[in-house]
Amino acid sequence: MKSICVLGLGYIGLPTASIFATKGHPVNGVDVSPRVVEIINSGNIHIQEPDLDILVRAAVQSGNLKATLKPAPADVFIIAVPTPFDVQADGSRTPDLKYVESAARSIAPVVATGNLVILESTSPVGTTEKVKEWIEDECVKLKRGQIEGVLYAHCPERILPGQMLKELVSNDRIAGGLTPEASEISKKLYQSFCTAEIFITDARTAEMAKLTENAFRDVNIAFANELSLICDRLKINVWELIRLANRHPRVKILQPGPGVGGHCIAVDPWFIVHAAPKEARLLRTAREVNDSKPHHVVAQVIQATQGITQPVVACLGLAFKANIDDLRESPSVEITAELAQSGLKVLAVEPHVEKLPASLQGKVELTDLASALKRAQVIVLLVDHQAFGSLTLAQLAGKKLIDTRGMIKV
Ligand code: SAJ
Repeated sequence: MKSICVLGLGYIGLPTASIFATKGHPVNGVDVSPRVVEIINSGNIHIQEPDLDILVRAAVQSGNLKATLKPAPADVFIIAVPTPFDVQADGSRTPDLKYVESAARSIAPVVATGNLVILESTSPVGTTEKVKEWIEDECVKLKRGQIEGVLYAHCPERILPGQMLKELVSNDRIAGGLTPEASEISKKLYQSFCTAEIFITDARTAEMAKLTENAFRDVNIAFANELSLICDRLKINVWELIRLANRHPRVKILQPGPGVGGHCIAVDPWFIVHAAPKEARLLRTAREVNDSKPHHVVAQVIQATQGITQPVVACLGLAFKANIDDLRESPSVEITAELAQSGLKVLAVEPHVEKLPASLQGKVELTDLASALKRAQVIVLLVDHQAFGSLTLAQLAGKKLIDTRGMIKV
């Protein structure tokens, strides 16, 4: 059993560290937040994901998972930290690799010959090479000189929030080493819990594969979102349209929504656009279409409030998608904030959170579904949470409904 040090105990690092620990690997989980370290060491979790609490508790109770603030020596280092982007003055997006760089440099004091360093964070092409350079540079700075024989690979995660634990085990994976040896050893390592196929490639192809998967989904959602805008103009029910078109054996249109949220699909295509701005025209347009959708919804809601004295608007759902508590990059939060900003009285219903995100505090009232339905004249369905599945047309009688998910059957 190889000892593993996982850097970053968030949505990817925590399940990964825990599953390795339950398979018998001694795991040192590292996070920069003392609060996160304390919560995990007590066998609890700081994020919501079905069954993650059970896995983490088992990992901690086995004695194999320990969280700390600094990396300790290990056979394998896995970097699983965020890779956001910065918005430049001209509107272009540049990848922000500061967390990856900082994690890589933090390995330098303890890295040793024969170690394997894996980058799991979704990253622009060439980042695994940079990780190697940062570690080597830091080793020189620390007067450790060149540590020979360290292996490097990119092994991107592919797990879907809400189904992470199942997908962690059952999704095929890619292991892309800077050398064939690094790919092979990475493959063997992930085989300790992954029951699906693990495909070997080089690091740059692995980096691009991960970006491509999310860009593919973004373009397909943009197609659905653009159709919804066209259908609004042409007064066609987009949900019925898609249902019918999807009866063609080779057509499979995704679902329109209020926009694309989360920390992956709304971010990753920009890494490709940044690397190849002239060529990535479709990808850029898809991002723009999806990013414009929240503003379209806001305009629809404002229109619906016309003629109502002292209108109250209820926003149903704040999460970035159904049945999760994750509000990061959520178009629903953006829409709710913009509506409040426009001067409307806005109620928010989000059964998965206990308090509003900072951007809505003091501007919007968090309430339950029954009270929102009683008080609001305009209902905006933003997330297709199961909790809203029981809504009936009778409950909505006399109200204006903007159903961005096509959830309410008319
Ligand atoms: N959405 C739509 N219409 C759809 C599908 C999704 O509007 O038909 C919206 C969702 O509401 C949400 C956003 O898109 O706002 C993204 O949701 P998602 O379920 O498509 O994806 P994520 O961001 O939760 O997870 C994605 C997954 N990637 C792909 O499916 C290609 C997951 O496998 C990745 O591991 C994850 O990104 C990641 O970490 O990169």
